[in-house]
Amino acid sequence: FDPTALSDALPLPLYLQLARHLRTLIVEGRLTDQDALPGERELAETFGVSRVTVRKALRELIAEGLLHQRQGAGTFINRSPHVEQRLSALTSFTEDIGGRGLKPDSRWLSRSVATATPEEAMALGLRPGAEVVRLHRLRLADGTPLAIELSALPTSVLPDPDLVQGSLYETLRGRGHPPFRALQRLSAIRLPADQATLLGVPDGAPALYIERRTFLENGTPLEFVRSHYRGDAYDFVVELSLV
Ligand code: 16G
Repeated sequence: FDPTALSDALPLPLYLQLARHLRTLIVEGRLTDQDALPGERELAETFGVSRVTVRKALRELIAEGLLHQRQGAGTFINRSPHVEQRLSALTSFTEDIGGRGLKPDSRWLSRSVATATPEEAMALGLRPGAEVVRLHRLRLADGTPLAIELSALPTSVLPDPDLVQGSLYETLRGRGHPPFRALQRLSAIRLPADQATLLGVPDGAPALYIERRTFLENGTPLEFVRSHYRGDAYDFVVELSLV
């Protein structure tokens, strides 16, 4: 905790300054060694503010889903599933999550057949005006949202979005189009408000924006995926060797 993070000179009420400071510590994983926050009195003393200010700050963070209170026991940080994923293995979300003993799930945000955008057409090697199937899904582990994925696939490999019930990769394998190779680019971003809300994290929380292009063994492009992975829930791990 850094008491100097709060100042009477700032144009933001003290309780919001305190909420902002605690939010940063939680979202950036800097309070990982403890599940419970100190008591209200101790926080008030640490930051040199009243208990009312502390209470209002905690209420903000409870409303955002970052903290919860248990009667008589105190205030606790909400822990979400934490996933380590090997970057060098071409696996599906269902396999990644299921392999960790968690229950993979999806919530449809939308699914459609539409004309490919120029970016999609380029990524999938389609002529302008070609149709793609678009699958927009919120991906969950044990009921906790971890990622938002927007996949576009040529209608030649997936003619109808309703063919996908559970795992997309299962569906593709079942149809004789197994994903074989993928190119992936990861960049660090802050989540815009709409996506932060879907993922249940504060606006501006850190995330990884991942673009994946997946190919069949013969090199035909299979899917183009733009996804947002929660920065507090994923570690991407890669093994390096001497070249
Ligand atoms: C992974 C892939 C995504 C793929 C999905 C299929 C990343 C960044 N993305 O989440 O490109 O569409 O798996 O999962 O790893 P499914 O078979 O469970 O639908």
